Amino acid sequence: MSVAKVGIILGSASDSDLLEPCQAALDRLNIPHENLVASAHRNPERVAEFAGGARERGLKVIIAMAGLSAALPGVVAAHTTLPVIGVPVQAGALAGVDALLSMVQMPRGIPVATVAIGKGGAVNAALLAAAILGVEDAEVAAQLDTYREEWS
Ligand code: RP5
Repeated sequence: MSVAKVGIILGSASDSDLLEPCQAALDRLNIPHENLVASAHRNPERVAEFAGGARERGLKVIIAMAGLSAALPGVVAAHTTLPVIGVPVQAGALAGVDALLSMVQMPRGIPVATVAIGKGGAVNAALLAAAILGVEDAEVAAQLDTYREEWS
């Protein structure tokens, strides 16, 4: 099996509706991926271990999905200089606006590339990860071109 290039981390098993569309897009682009459920608040050590060891394990990009007070992408970004893409989950009283603002309003120095709330964001996170990989990987760039041609 190929070494995962994209790591997907979810703040809760209750976020897993967003995992499938993200994984499906990565599969379509032939990008190997791995995933983990770990909360920035409930399992901070596990999150730190995942992010801190990500580069050594061969990951190139991390996608972090979370809802409510969504600290997860920021905490992941605090533990790695790999690109981190945040996907706000549509959950709770504010339907993902809280998570969106948590992710997009990262303080200077620790960036998180934040995509749209929900399933569209989950797919775009996969496509953005592919675009980042495609800078150096011509095969992934070609797969992304094909995806766009088929989509439009
Ligand atoms: C966040 O809190 C998770 O990302 C999830 O979206 C939300 C609720 O989590 P559960 O209480 O369903 O585990 O950390």
